[in-house]
Amino acid sequence: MGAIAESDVEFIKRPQGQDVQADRTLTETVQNIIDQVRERGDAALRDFSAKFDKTTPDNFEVSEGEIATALADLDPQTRKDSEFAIAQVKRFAQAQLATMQPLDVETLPGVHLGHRIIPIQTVGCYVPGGRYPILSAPVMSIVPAVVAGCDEIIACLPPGAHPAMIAICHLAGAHRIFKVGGAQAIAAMAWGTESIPVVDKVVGPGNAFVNEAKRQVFGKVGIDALAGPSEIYVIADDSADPRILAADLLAQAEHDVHTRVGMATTSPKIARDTLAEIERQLTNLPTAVTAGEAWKRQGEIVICRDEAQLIAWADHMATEHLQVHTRDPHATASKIRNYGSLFIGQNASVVFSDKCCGTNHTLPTMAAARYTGGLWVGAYVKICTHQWIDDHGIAAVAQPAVRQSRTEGMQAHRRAAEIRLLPNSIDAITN
Ligand code: HSO
Ligand code: ZN
Repeated sequence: MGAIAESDVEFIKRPQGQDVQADRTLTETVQNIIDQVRERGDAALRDFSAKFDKTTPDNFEVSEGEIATALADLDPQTRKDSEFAIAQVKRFAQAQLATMQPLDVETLPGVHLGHRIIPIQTVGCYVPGGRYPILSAPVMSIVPAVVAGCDEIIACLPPGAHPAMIAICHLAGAHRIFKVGGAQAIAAMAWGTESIPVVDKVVGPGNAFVNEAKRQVFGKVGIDALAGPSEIYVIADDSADPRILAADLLAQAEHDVHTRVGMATTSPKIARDTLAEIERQLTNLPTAVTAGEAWKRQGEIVICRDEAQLIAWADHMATEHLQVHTRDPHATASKIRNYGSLFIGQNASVVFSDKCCGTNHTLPTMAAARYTGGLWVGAYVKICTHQWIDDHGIAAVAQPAVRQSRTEGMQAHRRAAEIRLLPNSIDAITN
């Protein structure tokens, strides 16, 4: 599919420009937080907790007693619904893990190559605070780690988080839970403090500080992806239902005023009707202050000439969530390549993946879907290669390695290859 430009489509509603706040001090502020945590450990965590969270927990680690209380206080239906979500995410993660197979193959006579799938030993799951206590958030980062077989799974959440979040971290399978939030939590998991163990990989979304901290600790630890504000895009033809389109767009718009919400359609009528329907639904939506502002700022409606252009536009947007509302949504969907997760047909609302259908809701934003999918069980394992080479194999690979090493001037490499050909005569190969 060829490249598409904004001038190729007609905007019925345009976003008010890029509004991701460019906070020039963010990098320095976060750098300072990380440095402090590295140098002063728990003492720095206490200071940052007092400053940013306005509270300082006596112990950062959530005790067994606190977990028991959180579980006892959890509304029974909420518990059942969370257990349902956990079971579905687990089921899908298990099925995905089953597709990852160890490999052993003889690529040349005597040259045996392979890989194993090895769980990452220790992972740290960051569970965000934010506008809503999103009960599925810990499920999405913790359950795939459990399925992958990670030895130690810790969860960090802001001290002000709703106690239900603690209960769900536990139900999802976290081995240890800590009340530490923000950039300081990421720093603590990357470098360790007296209370917080060092992990091998930090996963999970968070605010701009958390994101920047993940960017800065990358290398010391692994990270999943850098998460920006949520996004939804819908592509639709004239078979779509504007009431459903409006409901799905507003669902994601209520996340935050920065949420990016858009639709491309081949039908000017559907575009107009959806626009009107959004305004109508906003009149009695309890979260309209946020959703309406997000729609006003970032809302976008585009008219495309035909389905080919819809598909090109969807690939150009490379959005976190892409809903396909066309007559033959499977046919349309099969032609698209850039999306975090694809929602095929009218019934597949993003909201089901957000909460409980089993796919992971932690997905690439800001067009990162051009190069990555979302969080999944594969993010918690390493695919590590191995090789063994018998005498036939030596005959095949040693001479090319000797010659290349000589050409490169890498004499020790040349010898290491040559000694396999002449194992009893190290002295004969010294030149
Ligand atoms: N849409 C969010 C996840 C979510 N929304 C959970 C509601 N609950 C990011 O993919
Ligand atoms: Zn959502």
